[in-house]
Amino acid sequence: MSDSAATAQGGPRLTDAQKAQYHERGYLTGLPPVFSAAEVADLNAGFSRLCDLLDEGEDSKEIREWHESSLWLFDICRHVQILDYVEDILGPDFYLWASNYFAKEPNSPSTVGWHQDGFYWPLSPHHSVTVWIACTDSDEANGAMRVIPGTHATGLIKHQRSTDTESVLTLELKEGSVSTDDAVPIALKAGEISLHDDRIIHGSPGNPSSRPRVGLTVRYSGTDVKCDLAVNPHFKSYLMRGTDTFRHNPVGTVPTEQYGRLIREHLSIEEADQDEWHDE
Ligand SMILES: O=C(O)CCC(=O)C(=O)O
Repeated sequence: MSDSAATAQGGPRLTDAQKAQYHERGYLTGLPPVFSAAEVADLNAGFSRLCDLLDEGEDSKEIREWHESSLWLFDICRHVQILDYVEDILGPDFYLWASNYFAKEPNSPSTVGWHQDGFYWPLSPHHSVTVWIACTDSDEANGAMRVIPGTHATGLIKHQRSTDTESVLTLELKEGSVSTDDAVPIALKAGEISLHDDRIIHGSPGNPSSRPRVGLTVRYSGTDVKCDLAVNPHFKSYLMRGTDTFRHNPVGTVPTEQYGRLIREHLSIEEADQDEWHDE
């Protein structure tokens, strides 16, 4: 993966119509595959290597920000084609700060409650994009992520403690607080990606199928975005493109180990007291 990431060049850029679609709807799909079949095999083999580093009782949702400890994962996050698309959305100056897996085994009841990332994250202003990388096919039958188009533009809604015991999140939108009639499933083939705004309402149901559904999310923000370190003292930024004239955030160190696990005191920002810092 390191080699292809370092040498890939000259791929497609977002058209004006795709950029307009992203800004109007808050998400974008329909892009050509970023990863070839061989690279998809590597995506899954690498995921498996990272899972092998988990302690007993932990599961893949603990693989959070391991781009700080795994060069293999860091190289995925700095894949040239992905950065080109992110630059087309965020502009020339942006950094990487988060990565985590949303993996659903076959016949998994595990859900992701409806939520807005921007409510969880102690980041300001809202100028962030998530790249959702399909490591397996992801579709309606195996619990694809769903988004509610346009909701990135209607403000943040107060979240509450999750009442769904199967949800991997601890906070979610209150049932009935938002109409999900217009929700759109993001169907992706393995190796494809989608992009979404940090304020769009999204979530996913369980996976009743016999196929796994594995997504890797990678989060990028404009250099104007500042993290409240009182809420997330572990926050590390990695400049991916341009220059950081703001210097708002601590800078991370590029990992040297191919597959190392991140060892630090566990901090789930979902578990922080949201009332102290969410901005709506
Ligand atoms: O993969 C999923 O089902 C949900 C992903 C998600 O919540 C996110 O990207 O923030």
